[in-house]
Amino acid sequence: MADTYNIAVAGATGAVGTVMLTLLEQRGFPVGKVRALASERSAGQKVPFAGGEIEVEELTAESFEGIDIALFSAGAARSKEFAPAAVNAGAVVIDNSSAFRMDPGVPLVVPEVNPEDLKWHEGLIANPNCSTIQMVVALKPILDAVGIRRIVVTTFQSVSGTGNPAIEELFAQSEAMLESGEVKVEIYPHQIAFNILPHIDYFHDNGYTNEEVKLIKETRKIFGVPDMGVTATCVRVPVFNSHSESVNVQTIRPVSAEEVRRLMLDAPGIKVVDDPTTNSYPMPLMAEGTDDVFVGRIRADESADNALNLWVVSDNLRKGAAANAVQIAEYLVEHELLE
Ligand code: NAP
Ligand code: 12T
Repeated sequence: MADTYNIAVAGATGAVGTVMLTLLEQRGFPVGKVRALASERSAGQKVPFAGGEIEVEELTAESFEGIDIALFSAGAARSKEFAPAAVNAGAVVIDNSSAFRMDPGVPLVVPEVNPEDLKWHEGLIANPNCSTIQMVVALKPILDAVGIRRIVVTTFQSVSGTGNPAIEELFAQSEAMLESGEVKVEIYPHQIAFNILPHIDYFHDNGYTNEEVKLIKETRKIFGVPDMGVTATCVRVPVFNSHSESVNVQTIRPVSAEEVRRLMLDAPGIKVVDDPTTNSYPMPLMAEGTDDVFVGRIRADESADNALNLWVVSDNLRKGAAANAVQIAEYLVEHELLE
């Protein structure tokens, strides 16, 4: 095992890439050299790292010489174009985009759920979608204890999932609404401030959005249950950061809400916040800046056999993206899986 590892962050100026750099430092990852990569627009800019600054370089096929781990978060097009070059240069790529997630030769991993899939990687590992990650962490203890027949999920997703330009748009539109200014609509098809949009990513012919399709397919792949019943409605809400999910789950064997609460208290990565007597339940502002998945409102669905309702909240830039990627890197180091 080496003492330190050279890391490249592709998309280092973005909403996710910035948090990746912060977490490498905060979690004490054994970092050697760090290379911050972005578009040519940002080349020469500085990004903060470990109390100092590093200069941003343009992402090219030559960016990966001497790199051990490449964290990609610059969009699916850049992952498709440059991840193969990084693998050829000897790096292990952990890719945050949707480019390779459903490729059968690429492990799709959440360390609390299916870390064993890291053992068969061939240089490329996919980080799941933010909405998928927090749901599978919350449901894993239920899957292991009593099995899952069907999931019905509705998401309430923050604008930071779309990246920095969307964060700026919600801010500017909110300001314009409150000060009677002109509301400009650029990133989403409609105004997001003081509104909600049942639309994330593009529409497929069957009426589902691509975000819903990703959530359904990725959940089946991570759980290793190809025929699991999963359906989803994904909704954008005017929240800056952290996604929330209303999850209805039908189990194979019976389980009480009390038993599920107990299972969750012992599960890695989960914080239970569930006390109606004190108005305690997970909320986006509670999750922000943490690496945990918050679960509350755990209760029986009395309209069906073996069914439960849960409310699941997590910081989409942390556990939903950067933290999950850094946790994968930590696992690779600890288990000597970087060859
Ligand atoms: P963002 O804030 O818009 O940042 C985009 C980053 O990509 C910036 O660093 C940008 O560099 C870089 N980039 C854009 N075009 C590039 C090019 N042609 N060459 C090199 N770099 C380029 O977006 P974000 O929220 O951080 O998301 C980045 C990507 O991460 C998304 O597209 C998505 O694939 C993935 N993501 C995954 C999850 C998840 O669910 N796990 C969540 C969010 C995002 P400049 O500053 O130079 O433009
Ligand atoms: N459209 O990585 O807009 O597949 O919130 C993540 C977040 C795609 C992805 C979003 C998206 C992804 C969003």
